[in-house]
Amino acid sequence: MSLSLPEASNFAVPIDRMFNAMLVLCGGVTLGVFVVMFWFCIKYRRGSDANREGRHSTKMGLELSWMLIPFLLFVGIFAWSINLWTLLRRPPAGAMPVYIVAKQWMWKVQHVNGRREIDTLTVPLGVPVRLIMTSQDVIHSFYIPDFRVKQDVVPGRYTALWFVATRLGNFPLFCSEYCGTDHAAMTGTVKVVSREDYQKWLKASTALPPAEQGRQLFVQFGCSGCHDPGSGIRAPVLRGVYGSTVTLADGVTVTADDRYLHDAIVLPATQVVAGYAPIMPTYQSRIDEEDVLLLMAYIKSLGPQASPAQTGVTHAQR
Ligand code: HEC
Ligand SMILES: [Cu+2]
Repeated sequence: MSLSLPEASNFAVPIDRMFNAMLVLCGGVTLGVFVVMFWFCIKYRRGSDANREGRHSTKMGLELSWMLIPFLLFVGIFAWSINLWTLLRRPPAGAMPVYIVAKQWMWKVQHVNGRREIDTLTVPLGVPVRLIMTSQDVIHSFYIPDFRVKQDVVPGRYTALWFVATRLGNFPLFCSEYCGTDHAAMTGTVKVVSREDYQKWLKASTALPPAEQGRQLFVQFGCSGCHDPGSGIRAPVLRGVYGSTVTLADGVTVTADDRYLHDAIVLPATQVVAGYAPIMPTYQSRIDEEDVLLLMAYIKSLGPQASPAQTGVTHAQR
């Protein structure tokens, strides 16, 4: 049974199966309760000659079974759902990243080679796709009913979602978190095309690669004036920062992941690197989330730093 919606991703069939199993189970229990209720209503109605002695009897087998059977059923559902949930939360290592920025009231999409689209998400058939999502303003929720996937998109945070599209065609995309006046119009289309068509479509773009666009912004926003080697200002060199361990002024060590870089750019005062003066201006409200993604792509493209064993210093000490 498919709930009359197309089953268009790798998750659709297992999720429908689980949904239907729970529907049948809950329906069965409800039906059982109501049948017994009506039967008792009739049997013990006022004036009936039913036996009202109230005799106590204990049937061990019966009591054990009404405890054990539901217990096993519920533990079974728990195991089943946690299994499915783990699958939903763990994209395969080689999944293709696509960046999504939600904004009142549209979906902005950035592909690996810099190609962009709005309110349309083009993906190849049969390839694991990992969406990395954030919001420019309020909480939105990215929902593709035909894929049976949904994920909140939260400002100041990167959330992820993955799937493999299993059918060619166009599928509706919705925002499923009330996000203001035009929430209901915050819809889009997921276009599933063949791998060859997807590659052709990507290549048809004239956009610069994200890292190059990021480099341009890096100069344009004046970041290079402090961060480029030889700038004369005491600011960390950003080569190798991504994925490294950074010691902050308050002694806390953090891993420089996407979230760290995002906040280092947008809210530098919240995490000052040890050994530096907090002179970096905040770019909050000056740089939008799409530009932050490009700046991050540039910083990541700078490559790994020489290992500490070679230089004798850790990243934050340079
Ligand atoms: C006025 C000089 C200045 C400008 C302009 C500036 N920064 Fe910084 N930046 C710093 C200093 C100083 C630090 C270290 C202290 C801190 O963390 O606030 C820093 C820290 C960072 C870090 C964390 C580095 C680490 O080693 O963990 C990142 C990432 C970063 N800046 C990116 C940027 C980007 C992107 C821009 C442009 C949008 C920018 N900065 C503009 C001075 C600057
Ligand atoms: Cu929304």
